This record gives sequence, structure tokens and C-alpha cells, in this order.
Amino acid sequence: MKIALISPKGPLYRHRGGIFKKSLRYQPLTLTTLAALIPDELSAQVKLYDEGIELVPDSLDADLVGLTVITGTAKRAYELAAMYRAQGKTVVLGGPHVTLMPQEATQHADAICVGYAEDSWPQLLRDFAHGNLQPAYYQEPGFSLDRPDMPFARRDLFDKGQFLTQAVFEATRSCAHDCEFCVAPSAWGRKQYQKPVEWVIEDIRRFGQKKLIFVDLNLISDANYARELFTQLIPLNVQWFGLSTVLLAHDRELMELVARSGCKGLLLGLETVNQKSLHDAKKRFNGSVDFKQVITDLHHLGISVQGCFVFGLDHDTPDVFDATVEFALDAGIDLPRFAVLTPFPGTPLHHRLDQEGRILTRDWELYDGQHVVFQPKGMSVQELAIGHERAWKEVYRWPAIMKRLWRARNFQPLALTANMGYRFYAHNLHRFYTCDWPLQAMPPRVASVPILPADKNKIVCG
Ligand code: B12
Ligand code: SF4
Repeated sequence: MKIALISPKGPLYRHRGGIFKKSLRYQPLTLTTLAALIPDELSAQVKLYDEGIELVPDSLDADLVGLTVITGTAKRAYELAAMYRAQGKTVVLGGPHVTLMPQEATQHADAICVGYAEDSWPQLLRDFAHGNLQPAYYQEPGFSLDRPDMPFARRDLFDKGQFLTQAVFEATRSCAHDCEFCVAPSAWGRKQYQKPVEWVIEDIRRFGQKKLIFVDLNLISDANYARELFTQLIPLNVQWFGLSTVLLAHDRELMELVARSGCKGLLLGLETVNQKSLHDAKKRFNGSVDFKQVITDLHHLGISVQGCFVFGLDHDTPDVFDATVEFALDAGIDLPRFAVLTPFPGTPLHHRLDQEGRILTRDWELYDGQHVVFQPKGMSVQELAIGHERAWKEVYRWPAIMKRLWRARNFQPLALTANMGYRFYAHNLHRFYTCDWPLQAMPPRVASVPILPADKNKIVCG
């Protein structure tokens, strides 16, 4: 059996003209994990394609094609699925968008995998081999990642030269919180799934690299598990980067353990500098933390901060952009990142905005966190789009980079490389607001927003 696994391109993440340069691109763990789960008895040959680094060929030497789908890549995934199905290949779709929108996805595939696929994907392949493929496979009700016999990701199947790093690991999945805009609780629920710590340590030890990335959504979601993991990381003497909530601020002991375990950078979902907007996002727990203090504390422990903010929450007004940039500079955030609030389908935010008649387009291609796809409350669509792009540019001007890194007093060479990667991103975002990836016709409500000069109008992809 020949299997091709594909991560399709999106507007921003794509080969040729994409905005994720090698300095920001780490090897996708989804495809290497799926490749490892292919049962040995099928003696299958597998090839992986990440369209962030190469376009997938029109004609594939494969019996079965598996595509991983997030909302922003759904359109491309469905196009590829149609093309390969027309050639007589069997197409399987899975991933966050399929899990959120199974009825839609099923129309484009021979089979779909809903939820986590550690059990269902091997079963699907066995069924396919026996000519008994079912249209849909679901995550088992008692799903668990606590299985010491799980295969390690097949990282060797990609060309390592194409990525900043191949050392991408995962200890847990899902998150205990329920922020209104987040895909995770809607797609996978709030129970955190945890791999055995010994298994994770063995995975890292075998791979043998000293700098790693954890893609877990919230490594400290379960403090006891986190403690165990961090303690066992210490003897490995590695440096790692990962994601956490700001709630780490309330557990000084855990924070110090994070540092001792080799953490050199944390992505924190700060979301907004506006307390009322925090309420809008249903991420009230962020309000219990003094952002500047936690950033300073992390810097003192030698940990860089990637601070993520979202623009367009209901209490955001046009002054939010300057206020956020100022905060990022003042707090010395090593790597600030901004996103436009995106009502991903299947999330409570999407339902609410839909009920309020504020969803402007269902062109999923534009659901990439950098386009305005809904009617904001405190500003116009244009103001949000322009303000967001301006914030990126401001915070990645050379003097701003220097100021942030100087304030951080925690200089690491990687911080400069990543800042250069995001500087490129900031200065090229405008290219993605053109007719290359156009918005569908706008409903009347948007037509009433102020008309801007022609060059600025492009920003809404109108
Ligand atoms: C690493 C990561 C990235 C990396 C690398 C992406 C990549 N190519 O791997 C980078 C930084 C590039 C990235 C960028 C973006 N990302 Co991202 N990313 C992630 C993250 C943190 C981990 C993904 C991962 O490796 N998981 C581990 C693997 C093993 O799990 P998995 O992918 O879920 O796969 C399992 C199942 O879903 C299933 N499955 C998945 N695909 C398939 C396919 C088949 C055929 C089958 C059978 C099963 C199956 O089987 C697997 C095993 O159980 C996830 C959050 C998360 N933890 O899931 C967000 C996430 C996928 N990203 C998200 C978003 C929004 C983005 C961006 C748009 C953000 C932005 N504005 O820049 C961009 C768009 C990139 C693009 N492709 O166009 C969202 C997607 C939401 C949505 N509905 O679209 C997520 C879910 C985060 C979130 N909470 O919102 N991302
Ligand atoms: S804390 Fe982060 S991962 Fe968890 S639900 Fe909120 S946004 Fe999602």
C-alpha cells in the first residue's frame, strides 16, 4: 500500500511567496505522528508533503491520500481532495477543521477522521486494506495517550534542511480552559490528554537534539504532570521552548522548576491589555496576573517571552493598537505577535457572532488569524485591518526591536533570529491582503464602512 500524507498550504503558510521563512518554520508533528501510526503489518510505503516547503505534485503515486486540515487550509485541502479523487485515489481528511466541521468535510472525502486518531487511523488503514473503508471514524470515548507502547514520530521522513528544527515534541493535548475564541475546547474538550512522562523523555533522548520545541497548547494545564515532566527534563540538559498560560505567575516554585528544566522561551497568550476585552474573550484568569511582573520574573530566570495579542474584541477601540505596541515595548517582550480575532467555525465565538449577524464571510481561506472576517464592534473593518498591520510594523521596527531586547536584558542569539523572521513577516503582511486571496462579496453592512483611498481599501480584500 502506498500512502501520501499532506499538510496543505494556506494564504500565509505556503511554499513560494509564503510568509513563514525558515527561521519561523519548524517541522510539522502531525504528519510524522500519523506516519508512525501506520500498522507494520500493512508494509506500507509513506511519503510526507508539507506545502509550506514544497507544492504537492498534481499526480501522486499513492493508493491513499491523507490530508490534515485547519480552517485556513480547508479550501486548498478540498481542492486537492477533489483532484486526487478524480484520479481514483482514496482520500482521507482529518485534523482540527474536520473535527469542528465533520458534515462539511465528509462531502469532500472518502473517509474522515474526527478527533484524535491514535486508534481510528490505524483502524481506518486496516479497513482500507480489507476493502471495507467506512465514511467516518471517531475518537474512541475512552481515548487516552497514556500508552507506553505508542510509536515515536517518524521525524526522519522529512528533509531536515527545510526547517529551523525537527526537534518538535508533544507531551499533552488539549487544555483545561474554555476561552471563547479558542478551537481547542470545542474540538477536543477540556480534558487534558497526557503521554507518559517516561515516554516523552525517551522520545527526546532518542532524537538526541539539545534544543527542542513543545507544541502543547498549555504545558502547565495540570501542574502535577508539569512538575513531573520538568523534573525529568533536568538531567537531559536540554533547552526548550513551549506554551503556557500566565497562571504560571501564581506558582513561583513551578516557574523556577520550568527554568531549571531548561526552558529558554515561553509563548504566553496575553491576548489584550484591556481588562474589559479580557472579559469579552472569557479569559478572565489573565486578569489575575500583572503581565509586566510575570514577564520580568521570566526574564530574570533566563526565559524569553513570546507575547501573543488579539485585536478586535468587543471592547477594543482604535486606540488599542498603540496601547498594545507601547506595552510590548515597555515590558520588553522579546517576540510580540498579533492576530485579528478569528471566529473559527465550531467555537462559541463563531456561534455568538453568527447570531448577532456579524460573520462577514465563510470563505475559510481567510480564517487565518490575519484577516478580518467579522464585523467588529468598536471600530470599522478597515480600522481593524489597518491597525493590526500597523501594530506589527511598529513593533518590528529596528529601534523597537532594540528597545524590547534591551529592556528584556535577557539576550539570546535566537531572539534576534526570530525577531528578524517576524520583521519580515510584519513587512510582508500587506501582500496577503490583495486579490491573491480575495474575500467574497461583502454583505451590505460592510459596504457602509468608511471608504478609504484605493490603496488602503485593498486591505479588506474587497
Ligand atoms: C505547531 C502548530 C503550528 C505550527 C506548525 C504547523 C504545522 N504545519 O505543523 C505553525 C507555527 C506554522 C502554525 C501556524 C498556524 N497555526 Co497552528 N498550531 C500548531 C499546534 C500548536 C500544534 C499542531 C500539532 O503539531 N499537534 C500535534 C499533532 C500530533 O496533533 P494534531 O495536529 O491535532 O493531529 C492529530 C489529530 O488531529 C488527527 N489528525 C490531524 N490531521 C489528520 C489527518 C488525517 C488524514 C488523519 C487521519 C488524522 C489527522 O490525528 C493526529 C493524531 O491524533 C496547534 C494546536 C494543537 N496543539 O493542536 C495549532 C493550530 C493547529 N494552529 C492554528 C492556527 C490558527 C494557526 C495559524 C493560522 C496561526 C497564524 N495566524 O499564524 C497558522 C496557519 C498555518 C497554516 N498551515 O496555514 C489553530 C487551528 C485552528 C483552526 N480551526 O484552523 C490550532 C488548532 C491552534 C488553536 N488553538 O487555535 N501552527
Ligand atoms: S488557555 Fe489557551 S489553549 Fe487554553 S482554551 Fe484558552 S486560548 Fe485555548
